[in-house]
Amino acid sequence: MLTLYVKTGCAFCAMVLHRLDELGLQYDEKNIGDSGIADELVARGGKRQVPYLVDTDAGVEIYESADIVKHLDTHFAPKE
Ligand SMILES: N[C@@H](CCC(=O)N[C@@H](CS)C(=O)NCC(=O)O)C(=O)O
Repeated sequence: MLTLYVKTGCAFCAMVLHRLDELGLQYDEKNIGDSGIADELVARGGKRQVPYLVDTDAGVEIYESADIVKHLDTHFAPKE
């Protein structure tokens, strides 16, 4: 299961969301505009920064949009 923490208007988040959609992946989106979600993010990852991906199947949680896209491509992009 994939969960992406985002914030409205965040270009880094938009880039990751675009890649998730390009890859046709299902995911839950959580917006830190809700203070409860922001608190949840800080409790999980240690800081208030989005995007933040939780991939429960791979057992990883990742900050940094470039690292998230790399993870998605490595695990979910079709092999050539
Ligand atoms: N280098 C990071 C930058 C992420 C970043 O700057 N995120 C901003 C929103 S665009 C953020 O989390 N700001 C904290 C906040 O809005 O509370 C990445 O590529 O993911």
